[in-house]
Amino acid sequence: MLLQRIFRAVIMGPPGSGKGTVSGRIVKSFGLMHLSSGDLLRANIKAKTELGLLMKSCIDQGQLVPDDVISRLILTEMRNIDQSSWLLDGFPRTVSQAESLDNVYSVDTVINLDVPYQTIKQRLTSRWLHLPSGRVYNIDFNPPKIAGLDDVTGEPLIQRDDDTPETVIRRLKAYENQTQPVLEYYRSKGVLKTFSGTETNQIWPHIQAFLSKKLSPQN
Ligand code: G5P
Ligand code: MG
Repeated sequence: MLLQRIFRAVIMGPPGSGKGTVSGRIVKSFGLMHLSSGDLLRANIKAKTELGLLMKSCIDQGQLVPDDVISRLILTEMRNIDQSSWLLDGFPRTVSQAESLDNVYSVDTVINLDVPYQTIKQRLTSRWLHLPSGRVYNIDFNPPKIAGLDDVTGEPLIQRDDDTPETVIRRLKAYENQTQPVLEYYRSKGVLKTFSGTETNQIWPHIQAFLSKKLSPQN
């Protein structure tokens, strides 16, 4: 039976595992609202908000921003979407963040993308991003129709300041030390579902089939 109630999901995985890419497909197929902590932080940096200016050096160095800052930012933003089914991408990333989320919302499903580190490192240096929408491209995997421009708006694409090879290594370390314990946290709650592979196109049909059992597909 398809559930019509509000569905709350989190997508997890190391940097470059395809969270943004898969989120885009989930939004298109199932109509969930998507909230990405990284997109939100980058929007703050672009707009030169006080928070953005404070967090920029942390992000550029591949470190996590403080738990209280990100939890407040995300939970405030979530008030705008909490009447709909949603998908969180990039949050929670520490056990403390997961507990803050749990205090307000209970998560139905956590989709974990398990992609080998070697695959990831190659992807990130060839990533291009449309900052206002969060749409991601890759020179090898899903290049834009016109080099350097977003397919939908025609606006310029950028490369992220934290996608240099040295910073990617630091982000992977932060993932291992601070984010992997969150997988255990959700496993013990019985909501973790892991999808392993090296190619998004191979992983995606499994995620789609899994979610189809819980949600009505969009027309
Ligand atoms: P973010 O923005 O959350 P990360 O590091 O978790 O950043 P990232 O880099 O955004 O994750 P992703 O979303 O998992 O990766 O991956 P993606 O963008 O979809 O895919 C990566 C590339 O691979 C793209 O170019 C895509 O086209 C390509 N690709 C996808 N699939 C395939 C494939 O099958 N084959 C190939 N060849 N390519 C493919 O966080 C950034 C920073 O913000 C702060 C931290 O400082 C963090 O480092 N931050 C937080 N700090 C504390 N707490 C939080 N909750 C925080 N959230 C963010
Ligand atoms: Mg992302």
